[in-house]
Amino acid sequence: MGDLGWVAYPKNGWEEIGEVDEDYAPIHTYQVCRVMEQNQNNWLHTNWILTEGAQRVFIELKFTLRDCNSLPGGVGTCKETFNMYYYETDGGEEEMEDGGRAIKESRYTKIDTIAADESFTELDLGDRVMKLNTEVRDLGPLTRKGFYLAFQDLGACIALVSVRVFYKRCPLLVKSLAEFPDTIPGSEASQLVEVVGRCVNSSLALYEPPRMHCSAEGEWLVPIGKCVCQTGFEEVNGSCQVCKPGFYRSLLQSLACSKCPPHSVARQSGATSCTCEDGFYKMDSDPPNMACTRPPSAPRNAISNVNETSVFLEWSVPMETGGRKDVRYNILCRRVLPDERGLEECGPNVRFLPRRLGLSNTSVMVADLQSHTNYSLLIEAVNGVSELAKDFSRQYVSLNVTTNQAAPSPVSVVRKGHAGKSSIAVSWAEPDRPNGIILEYEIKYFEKEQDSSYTIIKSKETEMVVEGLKPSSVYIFQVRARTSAGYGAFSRRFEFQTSPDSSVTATSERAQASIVAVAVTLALVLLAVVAGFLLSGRRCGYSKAKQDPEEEKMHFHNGHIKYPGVRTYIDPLTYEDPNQAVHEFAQEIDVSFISIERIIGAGEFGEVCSGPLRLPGKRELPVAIKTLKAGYTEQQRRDFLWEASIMGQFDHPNIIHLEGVVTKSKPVMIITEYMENGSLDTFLKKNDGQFTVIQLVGMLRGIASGMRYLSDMGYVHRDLAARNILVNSNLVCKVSDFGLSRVLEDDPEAAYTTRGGKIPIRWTAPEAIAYRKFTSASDVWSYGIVMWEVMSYGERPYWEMSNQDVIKAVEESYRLPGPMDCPEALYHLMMDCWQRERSNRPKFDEIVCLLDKLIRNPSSLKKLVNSSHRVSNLLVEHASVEPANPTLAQSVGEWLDSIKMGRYTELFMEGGYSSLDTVAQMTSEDLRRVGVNLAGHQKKIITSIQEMRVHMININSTVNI
Ligand code: ACK
Repeated sequence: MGDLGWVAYPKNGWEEIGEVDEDYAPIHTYQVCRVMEQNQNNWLHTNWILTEGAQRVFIELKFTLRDCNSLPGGVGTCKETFNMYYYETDGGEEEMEDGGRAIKESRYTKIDTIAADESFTELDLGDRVMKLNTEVRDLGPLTRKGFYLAFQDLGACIALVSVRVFYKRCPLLVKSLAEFPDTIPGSEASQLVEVVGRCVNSSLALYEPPRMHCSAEGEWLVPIGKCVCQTGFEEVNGSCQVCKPGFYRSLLQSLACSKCPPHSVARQSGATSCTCEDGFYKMDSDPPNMACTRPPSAPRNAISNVNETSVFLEWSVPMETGGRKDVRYNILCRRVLPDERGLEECGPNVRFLPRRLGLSNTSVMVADLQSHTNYSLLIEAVNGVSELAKDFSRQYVSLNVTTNQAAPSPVSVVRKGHAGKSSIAVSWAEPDRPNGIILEYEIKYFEKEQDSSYTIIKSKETEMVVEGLKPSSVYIFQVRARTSAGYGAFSRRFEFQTSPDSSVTATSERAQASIVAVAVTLALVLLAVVAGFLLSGRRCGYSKAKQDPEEEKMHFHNGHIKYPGVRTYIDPLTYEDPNQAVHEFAQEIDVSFISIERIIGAGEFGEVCSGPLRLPGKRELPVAIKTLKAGYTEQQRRDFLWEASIMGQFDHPNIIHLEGVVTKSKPVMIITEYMENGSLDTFLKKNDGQFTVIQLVGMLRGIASGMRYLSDMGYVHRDLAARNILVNSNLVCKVSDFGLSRVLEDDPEAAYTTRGGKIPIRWTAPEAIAYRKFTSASDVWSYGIVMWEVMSYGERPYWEMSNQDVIKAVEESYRLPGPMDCPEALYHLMMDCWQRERSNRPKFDEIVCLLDKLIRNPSSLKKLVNSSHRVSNLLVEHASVEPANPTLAQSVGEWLDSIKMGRYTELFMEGGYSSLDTVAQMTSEDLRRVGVNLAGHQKKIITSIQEMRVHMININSTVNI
């Protein structure tokens, strides 16, 4: 109400006038009303207004304005608007020359022209109605300490009733234990000012400091991060309160204090962990909410089973596991010395299978003990806290055993002495473990590659001269020892050569040199073959007859050799609690180690994403993240995690690798290695015709190798198709999709069969469609289809034929034609995979071998499928439907063609079987030798050879007559 001291210029323009409003309340105004005079330019400026740091201010004006039309005497010079200006300065009054009496218009910036929404007339004055206008304008960005406002009148009748200048700010706020200070917004209307909060009340930032955003309207928006009470405290009504005795809080992530787990206590308040009761312990790696535990009691019901110099021990788990699941067993073996001289440790020669310490199973084999000897064997049970429980006495069960008599171990080395043209002197050392008195040795020998007839001689000494040999011939020698317990095993084979006959020693040195060269080459080739065999760990084909005794120990599984050391797949169904299966095979990953960066696709249960996995102490790894969408049922969660329980059991470069699962937080996730090129079918379609044949065969080889591993594990995939193969940036293909694919609910290709199952018809073997006979052999059929998909760059098998037509055509022995530019050898392999009789299909083992051969010998891929097999809209008739007529053939080539085995013609010629007469003498062994390795083909050729023999006998007898 006082004098504001605003400055008017000229003096007779704006005036400061005290008035009363409609209600006769006094008001203070600035007025001007020189409407009848020409050339008005009346300025009124405020005093210096400090910005207080605001970059954007608002000006609210309240004023009345006279309607020019209502003025008596016309409207000639009358105006109905006025202008508002501002001038920014750091200085204040002193900058206004003349004490502000004069106005320097040029330094003012116009804010706006202000017009009235409602102007008043004489009548309003008479009625005492005040037509008050309110206008708001904003100003910014302001950069100086303060500013002046000015109002310019050019001949209107105005009364300025109120000028309110203000700015907005986000007020001090405390939210989720974080304090955000009083904050001035930015200068732009849409700008947000980010403010980092301070954790209050002994709280700490969880993951990242809390942040909020101050809007131009002075509102706090978008909270990020939060503060949580420090450990030992919990949040109650917005403040941190100490945990009561008996309770603890160890993790910032947990919400409230928890009761101490069993066998632990927290005597003080504010505990961050609980301490174990006496006699109970905790490992550093045990989670804080796990009970304190103790060492196990002794194993129970131990029994021994002596077999010669081996003892098989078996026992039951201890009565008391100490509350832990990590019970392991150690074996202590001691020999009982004669004459009560005490006990002696067994020493390094005794073997323990699978090992001596840290056994997780309740059995062990102790081998290579001395014969007729007493042993004391202790089986000790330990668990994760046994080491901590120093005072705890060791818990073991003891067994006394006496070993039996045992045959001697094999003779390890046989040496060659002097070699004459018909004799060779050989000597050997006594076996490492004779296990008794050696009564005699047996020496077995035969001419190399004539092992069907051999000679055995006996000797009481460890050397002898073998007579009656052929000159310049290589002989194989093997020796074994005999004690009263019987014969030991034969030594391995040793090759020695007799010297040349003197009548032929006239051979030139060159010939000898070439023999040496050939021998060296042979030795190198042999070495390479042996090394290759040892490295690959398995051999191609079916040459079981040549297996060494070690190999005889191999187990047979599903009709093929199962290699020792390859584990067997365990169906998660065998677990009562599916969660236990998941955690048995999959590692739990903390969600904070995963960042989701991109969505890469849609899975059956939710999105599939990708991003880096940063496990502590490990290199960052790109991973694929399958998520389970919110709102799932318990059954869906189980089905989703099923895949992880299966995938987690596999460890092979051609099987998608499981990194782990997230089940402790939501969303539930399955984390696998990331495959940059996505699924094989889409990848091939995208890169049509871009790869060399060798690259394609390389991909197929990878898939076959992954499948060989699965079949060795006893796992049948049932949905092998290019869409379920993933490709990485190095073109390595990996078998994936172990979802509940046993029911194939998740495969859009799967169709219902008449028997109610859901099956991807185009990829499935006929017996699996007809009566759900899913085996590794039906996986081989699917593999053939995958080969076809790969060689045709992702073409749809059987194109647009209906499922019903596909079933019918396959049933009638029609098969897919060879894809365009497909090497004949590969098409033959596909056709073999599609043999109706499943035992005639190749095994994955053989497929890998064959593909390896083709890769090593790329010229074998040169010959492409006959053009008549490339008709894209017709299926071809399967080879096996045409009856063979070997008896009409004139040559080996013709004969092989007639039984659709023409592909072997070259091999037969190379092997020296160029006439039907020689072929008629061939045995299965000969077939293998020339390179016919597929069992189905061997059978077919042998049957035909037998027919040929019968036919030849008939002709011969006719001639004789
Ligand atoms: O063909 P794609 O790109 O490859 O689209 C599908 C999609 O997620 C839904 O399954 C992709 N995908 C699945 N697992 C992986 C993985 N481990 N690496 C990369 N992509 C994956 C698949």
